[in-house]
Amino acid sequence: MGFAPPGLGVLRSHTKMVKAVAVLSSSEGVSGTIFFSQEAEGAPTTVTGDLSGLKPGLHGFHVHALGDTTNGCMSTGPHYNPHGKEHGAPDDEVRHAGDLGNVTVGEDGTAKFTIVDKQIPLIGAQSIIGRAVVVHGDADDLGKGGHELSKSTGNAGGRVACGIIGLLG
Ligand SMILES: [Cu+2]
Ligand SMILES: [Zn+2]
Repeated sequence: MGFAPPGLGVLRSHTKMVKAVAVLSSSEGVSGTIFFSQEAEGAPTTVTGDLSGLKPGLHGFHVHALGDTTNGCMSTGPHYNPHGKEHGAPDDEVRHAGDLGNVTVGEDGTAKFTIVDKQIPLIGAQSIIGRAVVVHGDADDLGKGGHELSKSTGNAGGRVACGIIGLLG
């Protein structure tokens, strides 16, 4: 364990847990809170979420490139894709870093989930802090639907709720 000089910020630390949160809202009555934590640089990130106000079934769930909501969820840009790959499933070799697949919403319109993923760090040059998390109206086909949008968005439909990923103390 190295000596950390005074003034070294938490984002530059290699040994300290970093946490983040995104509060989701929309004009369509969808809401939710998504927590992120990463124990150390290079470790996987754990995502735990609660959503409500959605139609039952699968909903595409992604990290988008920008934390810009000046035009609602539309201005959050495409899926976060620092490696210039095609859209895919979370467990595919070829995927956008932001591709977290689908969340399952129950008959009551709510979802509660945990995702562990290696491509969405909070620490380091490819940190997702300051970007956005987006929930879609339809299922993400994980790049396999054969639709013209399958390889870019998973054809997951509209962006029904989003929130900016910010540092949590
Ligand atoms: Cu998306
Ligand atoms: Zn994608």
